[in-house]
Amino acid sequence: MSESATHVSSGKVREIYALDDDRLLLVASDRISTFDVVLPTEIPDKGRVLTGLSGFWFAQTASIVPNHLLALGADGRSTECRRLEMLPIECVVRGYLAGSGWKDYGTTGEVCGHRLPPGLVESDRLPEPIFTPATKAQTGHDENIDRAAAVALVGEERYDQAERLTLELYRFASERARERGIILADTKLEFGVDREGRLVLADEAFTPDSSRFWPADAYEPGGAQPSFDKQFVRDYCESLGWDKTYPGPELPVDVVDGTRGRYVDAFERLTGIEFADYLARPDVVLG
Ligand code: PZK
Repeated sequence: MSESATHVSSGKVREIYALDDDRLLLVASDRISTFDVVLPTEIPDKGRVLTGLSGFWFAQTASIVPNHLLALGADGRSTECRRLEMLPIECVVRGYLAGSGWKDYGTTGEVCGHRLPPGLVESDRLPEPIFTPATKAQTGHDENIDRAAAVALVGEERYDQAERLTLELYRFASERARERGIILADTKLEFGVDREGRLVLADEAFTPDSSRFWPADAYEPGGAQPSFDKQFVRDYCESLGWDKTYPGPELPVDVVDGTRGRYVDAFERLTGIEFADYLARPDVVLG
């Protein structure tokens, strides 16, 4: 890493450092969380898979929207990026009914003010993808909000721009993923504003940590779907009867290896690039 980077913030599994006034370094660790708890065992190369996937999607979507990526680190797990003024909302798009969307639908028949058809079952595909913004909670869970609440936070013009771009980016990535056997059920994007006032895609994009990836060949609406990446970890944790509070359990080597294989498989399917080639030369994902 760079000589004089100062640590500015920590996510559950990532860190941000300031390089100078205009540039940040995002570093993705190999830590994994399940049921909202970071486990004591790491998944080797997970951070590299997520960094490579984000870089790939930033390059692939640059004609749709500018992004914050300046360079990928030679270590494969760090991203040098432009420092932006981040929007105070999470830009979530859902193509399928899962997680808090499924919960809200069951309670109200709506998700973030979108009235949905009656009779949908868990994990159903929606008639069309919906934009479902959320607040950024400092602690605890993000809260789904409707258009009016989001407009109050970012203004109408920014809201409409973020909604349009989020839906267009989701259409692009979910089509490519579906062709490669992965359903992108939903995803969370983050935008910032640059000095010229332009909206810029930031953070990570279309990774398994920011999206629900489902194996298409196992898709069966009417219940929760297996996770493409974390299912072995969840199944193992469930088998222990762990109460899902800190601290989480250590993972056995077969669960670690199987999970690493799933992350690498997702990377290779989505990018069409061998993961070993990425490790040798991270810039391969930039095309
Ligand atoms: C920024 N986060 C979330 C990400 C963490 C926390 N380009 C940018 N400019 C200014 N701020 C951010 C970004 C980006 N991306 C993103 N917080 C601030 C986050 C990674 C690790 F701990």
